[in-house]
Amino acid sequence: MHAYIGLGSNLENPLAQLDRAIETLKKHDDLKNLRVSSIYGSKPVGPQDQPDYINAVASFDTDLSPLALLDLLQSIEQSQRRVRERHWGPRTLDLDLLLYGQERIQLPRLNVPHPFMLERGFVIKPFSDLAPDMLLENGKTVTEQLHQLDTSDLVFIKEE
Ligand code: PH2
Ligand code: MG
Ligand code: MG
Repeated sequence: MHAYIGLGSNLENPLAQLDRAIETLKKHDDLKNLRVSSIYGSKPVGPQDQPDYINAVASFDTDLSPLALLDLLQSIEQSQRRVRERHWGPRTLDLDLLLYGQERIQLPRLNVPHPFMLERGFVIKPFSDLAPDMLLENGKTVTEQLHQLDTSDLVFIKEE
């Protein structure tokens, strides 16, 4: 299955956090053909009294089931000392499963496609680096969706 994930960080040297997570993903035997977008900075969505974020999107092929993939992503978050303090609060590393092929998954632990991905410039902008012409669940291409969003707070940080 072809999967897309979002990566985010706003604590403890965010660039190093993302680089480390990307190295871990690259080395993992169950993930093939890893591709990573550029990295972008943005203002926090949600509580404003937290540092700015950096975000990227990665894609890969995997035979892992959605829940096995979620377990893997959460174990990588844990290995980078993620502490969950509050909803939408600051974190060293956030790995969100965005898409798992064309599947719709509604489970207590996992909702795919990610419920907020279409609204978030910090997801759709890096997504457009990897798959600008892909059709989203609303029938728009990623590029068309990007043009509907306010991305004025996004800053390019670096190419992966
Ligand atoms: N993640 C959140 C809450 N707010 N804001 C930005 N800019 N980027 C994020 O990744 C982010 C956020 C919770 O997952
Ligand atoms: Mg998350
Ligand atoms: Mg998130």
